[in-house]
Amino acid sequence: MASLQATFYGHTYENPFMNASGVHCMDTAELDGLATSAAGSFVTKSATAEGRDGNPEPRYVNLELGSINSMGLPNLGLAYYLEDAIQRQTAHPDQPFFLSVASYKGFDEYVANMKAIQDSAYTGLVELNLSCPNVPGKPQMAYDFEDTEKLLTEIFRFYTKPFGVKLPPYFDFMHFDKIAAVLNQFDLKFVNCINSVGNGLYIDDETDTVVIKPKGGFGGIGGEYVKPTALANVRALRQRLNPTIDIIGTGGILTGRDAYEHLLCGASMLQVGTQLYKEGLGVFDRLNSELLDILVAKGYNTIAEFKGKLATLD
Ligand code: RRO
Repeated sequence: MASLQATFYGHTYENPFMNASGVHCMDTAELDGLATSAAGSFVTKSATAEGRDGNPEPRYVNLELGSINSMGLPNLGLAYYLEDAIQRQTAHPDQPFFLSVASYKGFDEYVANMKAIQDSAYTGLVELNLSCPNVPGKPQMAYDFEDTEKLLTEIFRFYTKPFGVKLPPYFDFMHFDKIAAVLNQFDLKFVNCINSVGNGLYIDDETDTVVIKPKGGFGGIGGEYVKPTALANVRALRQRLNPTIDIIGTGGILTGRDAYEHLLCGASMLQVGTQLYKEGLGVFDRLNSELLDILVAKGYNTIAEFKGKLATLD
């Protein structure tokens, strides 16, 4: 009997699928929907210290081949997600999930947010978002290798609970080498590749205008457009990171085949953003059945039999 079970940081999930942070995870009701769906786990909306309304609308648009967004970190504030997480962890200790945390103001807020989590009763996994592309006037933390190293050094001075980082896409082998060298210095539990491809521009062919309001129309691109970039980042970081650091693959997962390709590149868990937004929670039933069909057709019983085993032509 083929199984989609996915082992990640000591827990075996029924399957590797999750939402990507930002989609269907703004409040307790949406998180409950994920928790009772066919997803193996889930992650909360990236939280900032204070709640935020985010950027002006329209700020998310579905495109034929994906999506563009400049949400601007709308969220209910870290205290809300932390309280929800503690309740969930207490009620369902056997169903671990991920708490996503970000920063609107930069370095000091990242540190303060991690201190707040350290000082709380929440002991589960945290996804530290170093790659929000949509804060006007603020670069993405993970594109500054020195600041990323400084930030992780500072956090590891006091933080003792398990966490990983959400990365933006990189596009050059030198950058894969540099970010891996930074991350390998730390006891990170996972790396999530990739956040949306930052600052794309989509033009409506009837109105000749941009389609989202913030930042003159520039926004993060997700969906089919980004799968090759996502696969490259999963693969390149799997080849460079310590084996103790797991990889979450995110970007362009629409079908079981896309999921299978992320796993071949070395991902252990899989996040779905744009396609979840387009299709709703039913996407997880479909992806599970499509991925299971692929395992059966190829004669695999477990994901471990092919994970990371992408063949090359040399
Ligand atoms: O809220 C957003 O604008 C947002 C975030 Br924090 C992120 O990490 N990635 C993204 O595409 N949008």
